[in-house]
Amino acid sequence: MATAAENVTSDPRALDPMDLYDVHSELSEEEQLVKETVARFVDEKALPIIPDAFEEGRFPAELVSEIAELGLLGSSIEGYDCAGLNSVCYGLICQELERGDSGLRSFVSVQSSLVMYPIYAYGSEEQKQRWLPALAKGEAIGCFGLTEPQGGSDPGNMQTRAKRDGDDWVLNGSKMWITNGTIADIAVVWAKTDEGVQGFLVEKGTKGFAAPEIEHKFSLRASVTSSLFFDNVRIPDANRLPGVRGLKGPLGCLTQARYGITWGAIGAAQACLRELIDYTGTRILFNRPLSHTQTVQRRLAEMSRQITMAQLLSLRLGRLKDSGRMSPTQVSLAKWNNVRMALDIARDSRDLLGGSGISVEFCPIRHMLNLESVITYEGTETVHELVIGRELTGVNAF
Ligand code: TGC
Ligand code: FAD
Repeated sequence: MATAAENVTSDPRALDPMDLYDVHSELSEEEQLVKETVARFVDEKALPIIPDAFEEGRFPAELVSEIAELGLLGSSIEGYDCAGLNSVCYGLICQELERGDSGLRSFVSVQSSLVMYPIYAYGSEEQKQRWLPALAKGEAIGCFGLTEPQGGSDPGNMQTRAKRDGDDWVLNGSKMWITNGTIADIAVVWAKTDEGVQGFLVEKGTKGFAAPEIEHKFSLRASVTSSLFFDNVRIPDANRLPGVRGLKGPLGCLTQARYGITWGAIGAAQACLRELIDYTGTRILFNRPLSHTQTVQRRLAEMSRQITMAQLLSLRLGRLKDSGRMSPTQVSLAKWNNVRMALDIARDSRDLLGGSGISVEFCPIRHMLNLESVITYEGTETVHELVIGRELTGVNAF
């Protein structure tokens, strides 16, 4: 125990290399339990199969039932068979899943923040009863269609249209780069109407709706990415989300998902650093372990510095969110910072592994390739920089 005068721990080496500032002790018992439970699932069930799934370009669907049993789908929602956990718990879930693979975190982000959240926040009671329990149990899978081929950064320019026809709506247009699209039972689709942008629940198998998979990806290979096509798709008014109109509907969902990604990126970076500490400790070059050289220690220290700052940022963001004080601009700053941090660490880790770094047997190249998507989706780095620039100057420079 440190004396009041010293106020320092007696053994400075007792620090956790993945958590130098002991963020863990800032977590409640419930938050610690959630983190440890998801970490165990990732170590025991996900990591043994993820490298092969990535190489094969296959989403490991066999993990979905256990992800659901652990209460990781729609974990922040109260009722409807959901776990009702706080936002820090959701962040920790994302962190641990992305320590495994961004594809796993993507699956949970989309299902929770982009499908269950809009149904919960904007849906009718009938829509909530019908979909939320099934989505929570993993019995139904959802996707979120906002991005279109002509430019995802500017969703206000969407071309997909829904026209009223009696008690129905008729949907025409297309969406691109949609996570889970091909395997989804329900698509939350955003379309322009005469009364502004609105959200529609489009069920798998509806006439005129197709969701082919996008092949030949070098990133997020353990995740399904699809196009969505709507050719005179007829949808009953009961499948329209009645609670929101305008771009703030989909953008409000993005705020939820981006928040989770700020934590997820930390997990990917931690996985790389963990691998590097082990590797450089045993790799003998010029008669000494690589980790005994100053430049390697400086590179590891830089990774640790960046991860520590990201951890503190996300925890603060989570506490702001749980107290109802988080703003979308704060989320933009953390999404930009943390994903950039993780991508830089993954690229540097790949380099420090030398030739081994190009093998799927070591996680950095997989995380590096995945993070190239993560830095693009949910708002590119430039989009988030411009959100902050707009906040600082009051000028919209998009
Ligand atoms: P702008 O005028 O700024 O806003 C329109 C209305 O929306 C409100 N708003 C937000 N509300 C909640 N959260 C946010 N983050 C919000 N940002 C804006 C705003 O207050 C306004 O409301 P109102 O009531 O005044 O109408 O709109 P803009 O057209 O100028 O666009 C701003 C910009 C560029 C920031 C926005 O278009 C944007 O974020 N673009 C990036 C699009 C994007 O991130 N797409 C992601 C698609 S989904 C995805 O990538 C899933 S990946 C999933 C995975 O696998 O993990
Ligand atoms: P563009 O918008 O065409 O951007 C191209 C470049 O221009 C970028 O570098 C961008 O930063 C830059 N740029 C844009 N505007 C400006 C400006 N004003 N000034 C300077 N530079 C600018 N979307 C969904 O709706 N649902 C999903 O589930 C989903 N999943 C995805 C999964 C994957 C694997 C990927 C890769 C994408 C996914 N997306 C999804 C789409 C994603 O959100 C978009 O790719 C992203 O928003 C960028 O849009 P874009 O690809 O059309 O690029």
